[in-house]
Amino acid sequence: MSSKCALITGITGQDGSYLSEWLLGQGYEVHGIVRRVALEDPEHRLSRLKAIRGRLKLHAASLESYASIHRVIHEVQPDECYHLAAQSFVSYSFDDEFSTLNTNINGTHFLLSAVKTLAPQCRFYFAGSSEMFGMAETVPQNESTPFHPRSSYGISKVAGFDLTRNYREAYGLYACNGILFNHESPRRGFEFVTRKITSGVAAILAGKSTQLSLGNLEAQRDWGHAREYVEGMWLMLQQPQPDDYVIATGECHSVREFVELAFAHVGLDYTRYLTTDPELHRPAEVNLLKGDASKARKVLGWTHRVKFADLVREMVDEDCRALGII
Ligand code: F7E
Repeated sequence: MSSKCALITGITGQDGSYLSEWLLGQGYEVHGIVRRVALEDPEHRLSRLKAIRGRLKLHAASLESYASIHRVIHEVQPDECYHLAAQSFVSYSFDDEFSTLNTNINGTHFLLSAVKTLAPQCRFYFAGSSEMFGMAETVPQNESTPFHPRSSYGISKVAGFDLTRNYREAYGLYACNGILFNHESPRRGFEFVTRKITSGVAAILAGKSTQLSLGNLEAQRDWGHAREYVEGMWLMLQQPQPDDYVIATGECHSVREFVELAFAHVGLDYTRYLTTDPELHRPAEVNLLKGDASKARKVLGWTHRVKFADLVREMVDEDCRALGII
């Protein structure tokens, strides 16, 4: 068992909660950066951490304030830092490019700079994204595929990726980029398409709703289970040398397939409930993402285990359970 100390930004989110559980299981002391409002409204904002809240050390700080980040790094002196926090909803990034770019890029820069100054031995993980590939030239995408982001979110992640690599090359920081493809779970936020679908199916089954309205049904994504993806993050920081890795299943499915399977799981025909809304289409869409995680498999020994259909079923079941209908 380890007595290492880890600091997580974005600890209240889907990935932050799974990563915290994983690290606690490995014997880590786990610290998290949260916004002050989260501490003031724990019932709502710390809901994913409910079961482990007493074992975590949470620090109020903002990724928009270098002073607050500096204070936390100084106090915690982490051995490992997992930078997961971001404005991560792609659609929103079209509505507010400025705050997406400011928060995501500056937040990463502030954190890297504070780590370099105050805890240079700390191993750093940056949550890169398959959205960096955007309109990719080749399928599947791996660590050598050129980036062509299609949203300010994707652009902010490319900047974070470059900053992280530059701190590794220029200052010798042990800094890694994870290029994670879509990863989902019952803890996914309701604004993302998978959870919108599974919570929508549960609401229809419970008689609380009569339809589900979506945007582009033909977009294809490589969807894995978030619980497994956080293990990939941790593995990246346990290697002799820092590097960048794609984490993905290598399988892709359309939004329509996800919908069909989710409805079919509870015995419903999706064509009776699904409507499409042009307002939900993005100004620049990413049509097809499919990852090649062979480097992670080979070097990290990481593999995905949960199959697409099982992921869909688990998410539908959990949403049905939350409404008391199974
Ligand atoms: O959209 C289409 C939408 O919002 C998936 C984030 O975690 O993964 C995520 O980004 C697809 C897109 O995720 C609706 O147009 C159709 O093609 O679930 P999403 P995303 O944009 O792929 C990457 C790896 C990240 O890094 C991001 O942070 O589904 N779609 N109809 C819809 N999407 C949404 N949200 N809502 C719809 O009604």
